[in-house]
Amino acid sequence: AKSLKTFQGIHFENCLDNGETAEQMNKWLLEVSWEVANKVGGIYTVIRSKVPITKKEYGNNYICLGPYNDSFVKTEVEVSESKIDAIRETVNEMKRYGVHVVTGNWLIEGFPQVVLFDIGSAAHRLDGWKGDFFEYAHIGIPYHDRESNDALIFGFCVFWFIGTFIEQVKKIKKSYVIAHFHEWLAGVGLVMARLRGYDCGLIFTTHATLLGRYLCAGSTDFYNRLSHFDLDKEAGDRQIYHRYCIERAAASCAHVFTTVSKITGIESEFLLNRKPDLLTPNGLNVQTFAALHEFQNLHAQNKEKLNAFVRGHFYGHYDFDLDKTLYFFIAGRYEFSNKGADMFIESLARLNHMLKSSGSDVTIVAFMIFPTPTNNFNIESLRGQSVAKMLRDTVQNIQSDIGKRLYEICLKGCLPKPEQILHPSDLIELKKCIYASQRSSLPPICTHNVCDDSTDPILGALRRCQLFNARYDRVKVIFHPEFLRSTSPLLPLDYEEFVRGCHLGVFPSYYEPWGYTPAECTVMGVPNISTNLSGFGCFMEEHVHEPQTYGIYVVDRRYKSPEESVHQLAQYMFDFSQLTRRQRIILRNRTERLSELLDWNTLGIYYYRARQMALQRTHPEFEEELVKLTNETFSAPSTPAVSRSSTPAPPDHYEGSDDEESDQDQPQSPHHHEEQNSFEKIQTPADIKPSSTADERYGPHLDRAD
Ligand code: G6P
Ligand code: 1S3
Repeated sequence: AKSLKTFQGIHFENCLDNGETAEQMNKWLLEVSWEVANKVGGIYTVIRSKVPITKKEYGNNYICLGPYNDSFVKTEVEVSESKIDAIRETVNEMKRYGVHVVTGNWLIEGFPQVVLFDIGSAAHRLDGWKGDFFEYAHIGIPYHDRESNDALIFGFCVFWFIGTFIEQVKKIKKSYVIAHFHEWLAGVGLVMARLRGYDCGLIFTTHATLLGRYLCAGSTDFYNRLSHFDLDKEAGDRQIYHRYCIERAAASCAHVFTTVSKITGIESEFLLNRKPDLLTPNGLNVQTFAALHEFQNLHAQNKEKLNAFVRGHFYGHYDFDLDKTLYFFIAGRYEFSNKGADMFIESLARLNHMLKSSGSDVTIVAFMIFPTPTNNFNIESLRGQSVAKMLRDTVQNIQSDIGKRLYEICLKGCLPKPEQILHPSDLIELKKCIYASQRSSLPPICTHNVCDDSTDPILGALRRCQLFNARYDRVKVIFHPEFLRSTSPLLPLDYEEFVRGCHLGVFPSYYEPWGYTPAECTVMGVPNISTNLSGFGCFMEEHVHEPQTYGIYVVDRRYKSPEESVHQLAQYMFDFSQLTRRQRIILRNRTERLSELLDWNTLGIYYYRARQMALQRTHPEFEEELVKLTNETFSAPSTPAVSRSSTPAPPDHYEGSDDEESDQDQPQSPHHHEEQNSFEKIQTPADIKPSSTADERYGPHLDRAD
């Protein structure tokens, strides 16, 4: 038998003892998400970056199911008829009933097959499917909630696809189908597949909980009150009761339930009433360079692009030394307090004071990248770039003229006199540029005209903290309310180039199930700050000894008061600003060394384990394999020598426990864990029962809805 240690390597394709591939075994993996070939947020990154290692295990038996989004399909998908009979037959059946389904390959590394359902083409079935969903799951979807209506249509398309697909693949020989669903938006398909007793291992991974996100966005002391919330009431007050029911039903109905971090695991236990069977931390597709200095060179090149922007943005106030300027940034979905933008701005104000009072000559330029509606770039920002360009062009012309003149004079055997080098006309041109670069206003704190300028939380906080880019400020701020793109006339960099050019990423989140932004910084060798309320921060604290020495700073937002956390964050930033260039270079090298810990080649094992668990719970012959998986000690990835623990293992607490396995064939009602959990019993419509007739198709209902 092969040792499980090979997984750390990772050679998924040879994972089973008998060496059979997924294709030989007739084993299929369907990955279902609203974010397949449809960029919305972090789940897109999870699925996209995970494709190469998943394909190693499943080959062509790996299929991603998502919604059809015309604009993404045009650029991200090569549309073609599937070469797999089961997919073709299934899609043809759905097409016969009028559903527009597109198949092809996603144009990303790994080139996976995709099946995309056009929600609009099945919209006429909405009412019928709503009725069916209520009949089976006792969950009603209100008329006006468009997102939930779309989720329902998507869910029923997926459910339909899975039912027909299973029938097709088992015609050949015994089949094993696993469907892995992400987030509540994909939950309806899972719930229906379980309630209809489909022969399919069902996995549900949540990347946040709906209630958690909503409750944290308010002023709730979320983590200390976890066990006290009246969940139904809280969901009802926020008009998300039906969404919360879908999420909870999906967690309850899944054969295997996972989430991305320990902290969201605890949250799920309380808010979804199911303890995750295991944790599936997010990885990245790490780019490895042949030589270490390559990523350092990339930093220098991209920093030069940021320097060019800063010269323009601060024209007329450009009295600081770019050699002593550091670029900090925060970025993400615009959830002001959840992403810690409030704490960042507060700490920047203190940092400003600390730098001024210590007489430091360092300048910090802090970028905030959060998309929010705007009416385009503001004139001042564009003007800054054009003023800087005009000066640069003028200087280049004069420089070239001077060169020609010097050459001519020297050819004649003379040394030039000063007035022969710089002509009066050159001085006039330069003066014109200098006058044009004078300004009566301060450099803008925002690059665009934000639609809700007066109520925008970032602009409000900057005003309250008086961070206005004054000359005497050592901390300058720039709010860029749009995702970065290399075609921007203002800041022409894509996100990766931007991150590489920066010195420090700052992500003091309050609600962050995982947190890809600090993870991305880490693999690019950019030191970063996160918190012990983020999955990433906790993960690094758990697996890296003294993470700070690797440029991974974790602010304590869990056991400290907000005031203390702000102080700690300001201190981290101040200490960082005092490092010498040499120290920063060394720190970047150390940060980059942690990449392997975050690589899917290391973390993919948890998804593998979730799938094995699902197979074991639906097909007992897989039992032996699972036992080995849960008992084996995995070999260590080559993390830094001083790593605290050998491998990022989830706590035993999250391994499937015996009592859970005993009734694993039944969908677990929301009360399933009530003996283990002390929190109150809650009645929700998600209290559902499995179909008595396993394997029965949903066909008649499709006909009825027709
Ligand atoms: C990289 C480059 C060096 C450059 C340095 C600047 O390490 O390879 O040539 O001097 O970046 O670092 P800094 O932290 O000052 O941006
Ligand atoms: C979620 O996206 P978010 O930014 O709304 O999922 C991401 C992927 O798992 C995760 O990194 C993030 O913390 C969650 O919050």
